[in-house]
Amino acid sequence: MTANKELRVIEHFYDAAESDSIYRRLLLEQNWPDNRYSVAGREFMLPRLQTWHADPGISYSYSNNLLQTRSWTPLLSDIRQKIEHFLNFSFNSVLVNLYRNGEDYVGWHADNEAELGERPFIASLTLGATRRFAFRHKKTAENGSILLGSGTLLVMQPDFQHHWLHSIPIDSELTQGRINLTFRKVIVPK
Ligand SMILES: O=C(O)CCC(=O)C(=O)O
Ligand SMILES: [Mn+2]
Repeated sequence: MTANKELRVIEHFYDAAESDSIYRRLLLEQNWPDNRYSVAGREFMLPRLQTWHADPGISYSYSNNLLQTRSWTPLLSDIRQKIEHFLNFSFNSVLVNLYRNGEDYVGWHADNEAELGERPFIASLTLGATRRFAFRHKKTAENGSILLGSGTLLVMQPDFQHHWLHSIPIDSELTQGRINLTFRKVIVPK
């Protein structure tokens, strides 16, 4: 458990052998897109590779600006089902991030887009290399970090996105890859 009440860490949600096998399958089967994008006429390179999968009818500005929505693969559906059963919560989308090595990263942000609603509840599964997940308070100097190893499920409670920013910092020594899946519930407008 961490000092942060709004995070819950479940180590060995998948055991080492299962995690390794899922990591390898995702690496091979995800059909990773290029990481160069053009937004509003400007080109930029994302420091990782991403795919976005959602139920039919789900639209999310972050991904729609960058990524095409894909359907669920059998493997991603199985993982979703296991996490939903464990948390007793249903998700309708997943963002899959591949950090090819320690040079790939995600900068400081909160997952608080309007489409995630007032209370964004996010479950994040790590496979492959261990990386540091850093967080810092939006208003105070409080900060901290947790090491996320393969097979760990990190649950971000809704208030985490309200109060904290998070990032996966560069780890230049690291040569191995890591895949992270963040399961989300995009609110469908009525
Ligand atoms: O890779 C991680 O653990 C975090 C990814 C993340 O923050 C995101 O996709 O929003
Ligand atoms: Mn995030």
